Amino acid sequence: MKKVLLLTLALVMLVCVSAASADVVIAFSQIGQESDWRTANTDDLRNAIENHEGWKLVYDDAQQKQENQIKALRNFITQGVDYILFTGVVSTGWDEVLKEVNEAEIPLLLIDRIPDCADKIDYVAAFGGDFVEEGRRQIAWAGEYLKSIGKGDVDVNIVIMEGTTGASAQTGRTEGNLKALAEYPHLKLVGQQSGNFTRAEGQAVMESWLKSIDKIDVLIAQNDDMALGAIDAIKAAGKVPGKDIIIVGCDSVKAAFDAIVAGEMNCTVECTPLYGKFVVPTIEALIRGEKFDKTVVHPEEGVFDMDGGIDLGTVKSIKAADVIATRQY
Ligand code: GYE
Repeated sequence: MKKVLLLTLALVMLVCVSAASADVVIAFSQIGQESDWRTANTDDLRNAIENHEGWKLVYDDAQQKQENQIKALRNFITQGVDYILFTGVVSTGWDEVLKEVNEAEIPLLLIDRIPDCADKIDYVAAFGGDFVEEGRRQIAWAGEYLKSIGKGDVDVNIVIMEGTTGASAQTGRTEGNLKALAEYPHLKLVGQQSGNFTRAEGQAVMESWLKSIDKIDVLIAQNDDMALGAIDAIKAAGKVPGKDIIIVGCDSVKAAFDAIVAGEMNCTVECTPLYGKFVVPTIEALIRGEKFDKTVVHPEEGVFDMDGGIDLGTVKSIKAADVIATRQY
């Protein structure tokens, strides 16, 4: 009898110990690998989760395809993961699958590109860039910079290279770009096309613009990768990037800082990919049973350029060379 009791006790203890040490499984549906921003975002979240004691990451790269993301989310449900991190390649078409996530009662954390249906679904926390404000800052920087060099009253031809069509980072930045253009009537929009957030497509679009548009004074690229691709096209056409054509990017990746310090790019509006420092404490708090408001938190972000000091209302630009050594991505 005593033996049976001891054995039962040992068994109960074993079950308890293994339950206590079971991993917390966090699944992450990532969009793809289109840009330096995306690489930094993946690495940051990967390190933050994988280096956390007792946490396990299930990672899926959707290669820019919405159907792959939908498949990944359904797999996460079948696997019974504990938390889901999600960013959507485009902003629409997620209602059904995210409702399934809700029905499975898996806490959902939205990061980066927040889907349009966010109001209609449950999520436990959300962190993403303020894309409309980023787009506004890009145009305001160009307009204010031109004023600062005495060209505020001169008509200037501007082209807008957009990100992946239908991505919230594209729709938001385009909205911000176009709204701000109305404040600067001397900036004349002469081209507007998608470069799909990649270096190669940025280069190709710039090449075709340089052939078809007589005079381009300013390039607004909705991410740095496209700006860097465009710089190659501008050089190949025998023009000087950063001088003949003013170039404003977005993200503030290392390669853009290098280009600004080298004098080949003028400005980059920051959009941070470093969400690990938000996601980790949030999941820790959720595990403790804390709850958060249903709001999208925007990280604080800067604007970096060749000389600094351009006043954009909400921020003043910072000279890139002064802070390049402190940059993390
Ligand atoms: O700006 C771009 C990336 O969604 C904020 O996606 C992100 C954007 C970023 O490919 O470089």
